[in-house]
Amino acid sequence: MKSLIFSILVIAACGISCGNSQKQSKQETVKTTISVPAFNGDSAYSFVQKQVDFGPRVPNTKGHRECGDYLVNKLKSYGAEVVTQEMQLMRYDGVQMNARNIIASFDPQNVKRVMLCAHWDTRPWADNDANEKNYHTAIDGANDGGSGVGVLLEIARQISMNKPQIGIDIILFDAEDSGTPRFHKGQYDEKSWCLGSQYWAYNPHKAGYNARYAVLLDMVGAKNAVFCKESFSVDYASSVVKKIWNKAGELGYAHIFVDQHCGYITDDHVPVNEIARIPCVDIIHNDPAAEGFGDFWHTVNDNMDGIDKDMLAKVGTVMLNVIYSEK
Ligand code: AHN
Ligand code: ZN
Repeated sequence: MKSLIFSILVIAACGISCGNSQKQSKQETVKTTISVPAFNGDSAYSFVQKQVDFGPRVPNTKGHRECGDYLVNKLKSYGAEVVTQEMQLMRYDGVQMNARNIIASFDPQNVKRVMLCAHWDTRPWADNDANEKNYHTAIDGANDGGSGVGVLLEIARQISMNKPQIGIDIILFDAEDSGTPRFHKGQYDEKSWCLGSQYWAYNPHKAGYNARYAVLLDMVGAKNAVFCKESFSVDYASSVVKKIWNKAGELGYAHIFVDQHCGYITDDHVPVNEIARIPCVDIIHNDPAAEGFGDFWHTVNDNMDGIDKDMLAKVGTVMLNVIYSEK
C-alpha cells in the first residue's frame, strides 16, 4: 500500500520559559494520512471476464441489455447514486439503436468532483480483421469496451471501502463503437462514433454539471499496452496529462505512459472537451512505435486471451493515485 503522508509538525517552542532551569518543550505531531488503496488486478480482470461472458455488448442485443443491468446493479452495490440515460440513437446506416448511458455518482453532494469514463458497448463488426469473412462478426471487446469498464468497476469497489476527498462520477458511455465500418462503400461519417458521449455532453445528467477534469479509459488491458499523449487531451487538458503521466512515472511506469505526443483520436473525450467543456484526457492504447491501436483492434482477437491483469492493475493504480491525491 502506497501512502501519501502529510505531517504537520506542531512545535510549541519553549517560549518565555527558555533559560529557565525547568525548561519545558512540547512537541506534538499531528498526522493526516491519506492512504491510496491497493488496486486489485484480479478483481478488475474478473469484471472484464464478467462483461465478456454476456457476449458482445452490441446495442439491441440481449447481451447488451443484460450487461447494462449488471453494470447498474454492480455500481449501486458499491453505494453509488446511479442514473441512466436511455436513448434512441441512429447508427451510420439508419438503424435505431436502443442505448443507455450509466452514470454512477459517489459522494454526490461534494462540489469537488472528478469524472472517470469509458465506453461499455462493443463493436458490431470485426472490420479490421485480417480475414474478410470475419468483417460482420461482432467482437468480444474484452479490451475495446471491457477493460476500461473493468478498471472503473474496481475503482468503484475501492471507493466503496475507502472514500477519497473528492466526489467521483463514473460515466459508462454507450454506442461509442458503432461508427462507419471500413467495408461501407458509402460516405464515412466521423460523427457516427461516440454517440452516447455526444448525447451526454448535450444533455448532462445534472443541469450545470461540472468536474475539475475527466479521464477516459479506452483499451487499457493489453499485455504490451503503450499510452502516448493524445493530441486532443494535450490541447484541452495539458495539466491533467502532466498530472497523470508524472504519477505514472513516479510509480515506475514511464515505459507504458510514454512521454511522446501522438495524433488526434476521435473518442468519447472529444464531446466531453468540446461540448461539455470539461477538460478530459484519453488514456488509450496507441503505441507510436508499433501498430497504433494494437493488432487486436476491431478484430475477432479482441478477446480474453489479450487481457493482462497486470496492465489493468498498473492503469488502475495510476488512477487511484491520481484521485486520492485530490483534495
Ligand atoms: C476511431 O478509430 C475513429 N476512433 C477510435 C476510438 C475507438 C474505437 N476506441 C475504441 N474503439
Ligand atoms: Zn473500438
